[in-house]
Amino acid sequence: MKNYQTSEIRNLALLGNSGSGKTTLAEAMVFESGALQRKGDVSAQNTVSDYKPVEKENGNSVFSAVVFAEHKGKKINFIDNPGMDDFIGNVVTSMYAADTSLMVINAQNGVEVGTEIHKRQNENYKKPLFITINHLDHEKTNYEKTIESVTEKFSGATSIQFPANPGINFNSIVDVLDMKMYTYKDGKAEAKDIPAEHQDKAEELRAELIEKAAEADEALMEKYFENETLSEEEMMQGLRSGIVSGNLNPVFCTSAKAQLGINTLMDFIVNVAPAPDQVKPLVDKEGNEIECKEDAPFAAFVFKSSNEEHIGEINYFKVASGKVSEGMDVMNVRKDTKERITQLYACAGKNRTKVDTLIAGDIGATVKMKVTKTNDTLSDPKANIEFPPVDYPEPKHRTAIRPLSEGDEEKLGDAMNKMHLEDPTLRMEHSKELKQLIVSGQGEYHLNILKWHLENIFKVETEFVAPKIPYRETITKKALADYRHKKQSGGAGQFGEVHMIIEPVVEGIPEPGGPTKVNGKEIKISVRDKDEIELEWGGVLQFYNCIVGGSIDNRFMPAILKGIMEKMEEGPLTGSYARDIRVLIYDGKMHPVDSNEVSFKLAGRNAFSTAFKNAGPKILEPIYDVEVFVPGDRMGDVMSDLQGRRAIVQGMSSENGFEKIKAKVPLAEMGNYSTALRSISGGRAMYNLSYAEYSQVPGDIQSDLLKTYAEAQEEE
Ligand SMILES: Nc1nc2c(ncn2[C@@H]2O[C@H](COP(=O)(O)OP(=O)(O)OP(=O)(O)O)[C@@H](O)[C@H]2O)c(=O)[nH]1
Ligand SMILES: [Mg+2]
Repeated sequence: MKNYQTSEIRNLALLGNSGSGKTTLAEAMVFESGALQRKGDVSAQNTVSDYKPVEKENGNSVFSAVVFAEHKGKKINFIDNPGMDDFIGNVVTSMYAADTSLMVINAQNGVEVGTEIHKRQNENYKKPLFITINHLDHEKTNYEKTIESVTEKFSGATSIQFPANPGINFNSIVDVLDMKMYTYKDGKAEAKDIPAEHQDKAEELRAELIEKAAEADEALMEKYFENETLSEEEMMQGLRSGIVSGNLNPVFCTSAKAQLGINTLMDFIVNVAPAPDQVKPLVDKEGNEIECKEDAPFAAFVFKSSNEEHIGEINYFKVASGKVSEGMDVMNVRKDTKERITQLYACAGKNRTKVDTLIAGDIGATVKMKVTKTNDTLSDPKANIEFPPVDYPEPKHRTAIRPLSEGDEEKLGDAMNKMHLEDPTLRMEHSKELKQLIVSGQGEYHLNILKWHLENIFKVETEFVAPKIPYRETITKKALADYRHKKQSGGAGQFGEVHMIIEPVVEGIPEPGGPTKVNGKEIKISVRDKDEIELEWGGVLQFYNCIVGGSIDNRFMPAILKGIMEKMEEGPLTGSYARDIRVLIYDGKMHPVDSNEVSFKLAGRNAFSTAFKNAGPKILEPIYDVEVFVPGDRMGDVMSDLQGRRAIVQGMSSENGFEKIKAKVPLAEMGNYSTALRSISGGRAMYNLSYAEYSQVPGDIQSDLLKTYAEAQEEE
């Protein structure tokens, strides 16, 4: 394979709803390039890009795959993304490597929810966007409805082609750029004059195309007003700038399955899609633009790591600048470790072609790296360039997991690390607090796919169990308690007595001091020392030493605090962590011989426990900010479902044809939300979730929780 120059490379991310035909299109492109003897098919489980076992079994993509196709002296790198929302992490990653997006639309359905989700991602990264209307050979194809929905949702949509005979006999595409009709026979396209019946439509779309091209540039607009048209050259110039600015989205016609329209789409990609140096360059951690050019220090961003059969761990990267050759020593800047590039590959999914050099703008892969993983930057050691990591979406769905056989915990941990490496949106955490392994991801299907991998690839059988909720405990009013710990049974005795006041820490609470009334008793407080502890689990504990007249020695204070902390870690109500509490130790007693640290620890702990129970204790639950994007006609159902989840709706607004609901919802009510929302909205809604705050649970729920805890304690 030749070494492709920057100007000869095109990088495209394939986007679109699940089933729109991205994987089939990638296959069709590779087949068109002549690299395949036989074209694979998703249902036959033999495509180049759905090659992972889980993809074969499920018949849809789960991981993104890099697929190159050579065409007319140029190299096109496609990233075939999964369309399901659960795997959105892949799409985000591909935005870091691709320069243009190609949105695939299923002509049976028009714009679908997946189209809109991916459109939103593309807008976040402001990439030029092409559109192809696929499935045009299908008996249920509806081109008119599809193009209508496309024009409605994509303001820049501009037809380059239209199908002459969509449906089961589909074989001809009218191209208004060339003003020709292409008729396909035995995989070959024959160019003909546009037949009379399609002439008017072709001219109308051609005029529209010229107008959109003129709109891209002020000088062209002037010419257009003067002459009412543009020259071929001017039109192409306008098209290119409209595409790069993102204001013009050329629309094509394909049947990926029947290999129709693939050649013209590839022609357009190599002729018009921007080369990697014609779009905004990547920006390094310091905010410097790293220009995509060959004669610059080497820097490459690793956007994907994967474990693959026969080859082991493989890292996919985009060369942002300079070039890389086999045998080169490079620096993994993030990990501050030297790596050697032993082998370089151009990848067409499962098929890898060895190359000796990859030049700025190209996408390739390497193996046998020591420490390099997704999100790392490989750089010329002298330049030490580092790119910021991918901004992955936060997990939206969590569950607890446990291995079926005891002793498989370590195996499960190892497997999870490997899975996280391939898909960083999958996370696992051992919660000391909940005493559970919590796995989280983008949806229920996402976690089911994880489970499939654990079982089939890593041979760890697991089961999902309901995840516990990390409740917190706090108090709502002042209370006081004394406790005397005394033990005198032969030998050395134990003695410690502690008097304390506790009160809730709220915003703006004044410093303690002077006379304080608690339970009708007035106590004079003078602070000698203060310790403010930021708790690991959120919130604070303020610990004040207010001892006067030496009733307790300073040296016993840490022991008292320790006793309190023990109770803070296992709150008196439900055993959850406590937070936001102020403790004033204002009096006590010592014994000249028997007092020791253990005694004061116990006295502190017990006094705190009693005071806590008298201080209007409350259980707090985690509340999450939820944003739901829902089509207008499903709004009512989504709202009433949210209300059933104790949601407090904060606001509603319209955004890009969607209604956006913002609400605060207790985590305890979000258990099955991904599945429920999918079923209420027919898969047309999406949502985000992020932790907001802790808030008191309603009284009836608090009683239930107390009861459950008491029962569990009895069982133990
Ligand atoms: N008739 C027809 N079927 C197609 C066409 N393109 C794809 N298909 C079929 O549609 C189904 C889905 O195609 P895929 O290529 O897997 O779709 P995808 O967009 O990759 O789907 P995800 O990986 O789930 O996002 C498969 O059965 C394909 O054979 C087409 O142009 N015409
Ligand atoms: Mg696919």
